[in-house]
Amino acid sequence: LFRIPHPPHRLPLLGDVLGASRRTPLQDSLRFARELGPIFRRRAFDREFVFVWGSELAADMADEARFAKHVGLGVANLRPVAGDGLFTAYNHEPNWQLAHDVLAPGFSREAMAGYHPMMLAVADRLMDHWDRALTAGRSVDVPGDMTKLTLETIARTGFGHDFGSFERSRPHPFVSAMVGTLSYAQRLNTVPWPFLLRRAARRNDADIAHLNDTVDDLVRARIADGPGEGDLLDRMLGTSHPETGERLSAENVRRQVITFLVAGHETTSGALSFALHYLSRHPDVAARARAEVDRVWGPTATPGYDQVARLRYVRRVLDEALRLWPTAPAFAREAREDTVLGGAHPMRRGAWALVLTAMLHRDPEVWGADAERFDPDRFDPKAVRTRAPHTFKPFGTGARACIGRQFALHEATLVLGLLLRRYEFRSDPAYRLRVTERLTLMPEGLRLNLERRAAVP
Ligand code: MNH
Repeated sequence: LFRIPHPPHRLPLLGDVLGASRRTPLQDSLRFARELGPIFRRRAFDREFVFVWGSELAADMADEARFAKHVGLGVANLRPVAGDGLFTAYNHEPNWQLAHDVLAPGFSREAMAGYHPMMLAVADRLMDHWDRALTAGRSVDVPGDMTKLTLETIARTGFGHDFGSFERSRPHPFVSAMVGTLSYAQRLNTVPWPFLLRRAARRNDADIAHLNDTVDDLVRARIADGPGEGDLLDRMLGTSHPETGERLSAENVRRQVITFLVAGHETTSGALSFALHYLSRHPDVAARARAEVDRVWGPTATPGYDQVARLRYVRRVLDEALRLWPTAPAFAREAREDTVLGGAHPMRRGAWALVLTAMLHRDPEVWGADAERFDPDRFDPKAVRTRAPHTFKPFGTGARACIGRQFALHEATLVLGLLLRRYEFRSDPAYRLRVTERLTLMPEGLRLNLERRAAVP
């Protein structure tokens, strides 16, 4: 450990908190990363954390034979909310494998094709909303509206539920409670003793109670009304494990519903928002993407399921936005047995480190000296083929990687395609990208002015 660099000025008791802000732990870590190199440590009070972002070290940590997901820091802080749900379960908890096996078919190709018309219907509601703003000469609140869109999408496809987000002027209370619990989970990392957050803890308890109540109502209604259209909730309630015949318990179903409602919309919303920001600032990229949509989909036809993946360039725009701002910006890995990381750093069984995805995605050795520049051509097939493996990890790695990856990519590509086809985006030249952190990342205060494209009837 002593060979791993740390910031130069350590305070007794406090550690490396100089120049660090409680609100932007990730962006502070990016700054430390640039100063300290591919592996470094930070101390907060009496705890020390190791961060890894150099591409060779990060690739080594992707070795599933020697490393596994570690439930720590922000993820562990979400245990009171999401318990042994899929995202927060410890590797050894039997409910992880059970829920994984029961729910994985909910993300198969057939299942996704079934969600496609529902995704389209929600996107139509967004475009109605945006048309009204446009007619009234108002700009649109991008992160706010992307959150409405992605929440309604996961609620509809996964749970047959409608939060009515587009009919509300303020965020749905479920969203406010979720943002509260995510922010609280992040803040817990920035204090030496949780009791310092006593008042925030009480608010957090109320937020968790609200999430539980919302979910309990939703599940009760489904049980009363009988099965839906074979969605995630039907699988959670009615499917038994193909081999063991086991089913999810009522308490575990509650944890999974919260997990999917939160994990299933918050990060996709951020990804769409960052992509729209970059599209508004790179008219050449937007023009190319728009030309692709017009060519592949035509000017008015409703895109079918198979036509979404054919938007290759739009998908590259999304990948490039996720490169610069992976909305789940880090994940933790622990050693399965005593091992040596990168042939240089001995680790005991159970020792863990954070992989700083957001910085791995900016490693100049992989992405070049212009790594900070937005350029979707980094994801053209030839560039991808020649790049080292394990250098692009917005969805994590290994057995515990994101189960909703295809869902998110399909939804986001579909929506970007629809929006590009219908509107031109005009950014406010005075806007400077500011990124808010609540474990996940979101562009703060991003508003765009819209113009209807002339070619569209
Ligand atoms: Mn998702 C795990 C990123 C969309 C449901 N997700 C992860 C992990 C990352 C991640 C990173 C791994 C975390 C870790 O190692 O600790 N997820 C994303 C991003 C998007 C996303 C960047 C959108 C963009 N995720 C979605 C969607 C859903 C979803 C959509 C559901 C519909 N994610 C999950 C679940 C897990 C997860 C559930 C936990 C999987 C497991 O551990 O088995």
